[in-house]
Amino acid sequence: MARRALITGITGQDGSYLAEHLVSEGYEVWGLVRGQSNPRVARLPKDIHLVRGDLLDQGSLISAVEKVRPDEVYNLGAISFVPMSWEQAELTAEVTGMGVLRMLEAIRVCSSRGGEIRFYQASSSEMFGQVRETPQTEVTPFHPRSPYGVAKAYGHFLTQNYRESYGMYAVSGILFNHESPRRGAEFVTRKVSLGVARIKLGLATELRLGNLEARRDWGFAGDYVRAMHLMLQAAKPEDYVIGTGRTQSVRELVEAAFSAAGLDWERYVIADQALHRPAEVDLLCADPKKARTQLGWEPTVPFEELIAMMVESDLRLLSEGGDPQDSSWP
Ligand code: NDP
Ligand code: GDR
Repeated sequence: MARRALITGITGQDGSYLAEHLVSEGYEVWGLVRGQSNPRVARLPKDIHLVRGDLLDQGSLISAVEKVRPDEVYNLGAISFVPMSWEQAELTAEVTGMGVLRMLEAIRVCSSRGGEIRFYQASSSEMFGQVRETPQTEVTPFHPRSPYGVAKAYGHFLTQNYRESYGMYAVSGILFNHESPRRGAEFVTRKVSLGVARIKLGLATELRLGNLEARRDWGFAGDYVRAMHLMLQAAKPEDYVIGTGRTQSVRELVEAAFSAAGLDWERYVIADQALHRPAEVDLLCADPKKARTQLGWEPTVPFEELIAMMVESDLRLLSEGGDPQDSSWP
């Protein structure tokens, strides 16, 4: 019989790639979807099964786990845009933090009736925040700088606690920034690739950005979902850092994206103080040695190739009159 996986956040960037990867591995894939008529459900592939539920609603998660009887649960659902976490801090705590508790409880209750359910939590390099050492490993201390980072740290420690308290196979992947042509339009890589495409096609004349000096370790989302799956196949449940080990500034990202379209970024980019965050994460850089040696995981898409792929995809999308929010997945 095919193994069954339940994915929360299936309508997001990572959910879409993970669903495709698990289908290719022979899984029966179920996605938890919320809302009455969520427009993002329409772009999911036809071979995905859907179950209704919301990370804010404990009963709905128990019902979903009871109905699907999954072998593996991937908890990717979250309020994931960092600036929104200052505007809606309580909602972020409820979805991104307490949502983890509710899903772990649903698994604990349902698996007490027999059968192991393995759990993956989408932890984040945002938990490192104001870093005390670089590169960051599985044992680097956390100092989150946003309500989002704080909520993720809660989910991270809770996942460890359920592993230690109940002997559950529950792990966290501490994933650094990962991007793709399916990235939400508000995140900086996609904002830049869409901005470049609009300027190139004569649809815009400038691109307004915030802090150009922040540094991130950017990789390709398609590579990172393979790591999520590998973590749940390991003999022992453990947490892993997933990133490339390279770091670039937002300024370098902008240079790479504009030059991929043959444009000089300095003519178009406006650095806007109003887009700076109340507290910034200045520098992130992963040390993914543990994942490489224990899981055999390697990233395959270098930064410059990733950015060029996103610019090319957005040029194609916009020149065909597509809408970055509503179109089917590139
Ligand atoms: P997205 O923002 O693209 O997707 C978020 C998903 O969460 C959407 O499917 C959304 O569904 C769902 N969601 C929001 N609220 C709820 C709720 N109340 N109940 C159930 N589902 C909900 O995120 P990504 O795909 O980029 O990231 C996936 C996960 O990985 C997130 O938890 C993120 O915080 C984490 N992460 C991401 C990294 C990255 O660089 N991409 C790095 C490290 C961690 P809907 O369609 O209903 O809105
Ligand atoms: P991040 O990603 O906050 O790291 O969280 P984002 O792309 O939003 O920001 C990265 C860096 O770019 C700077 N920046 C801007 N960011 C945005 N969004 N828009 C701008 O105009 C802009 N100008 C400069 C930011 O200040 C920041 O330093 C992402 C999310 O996917 C999280 O869910 C995930 O956990 C982390 O990555 C790892």
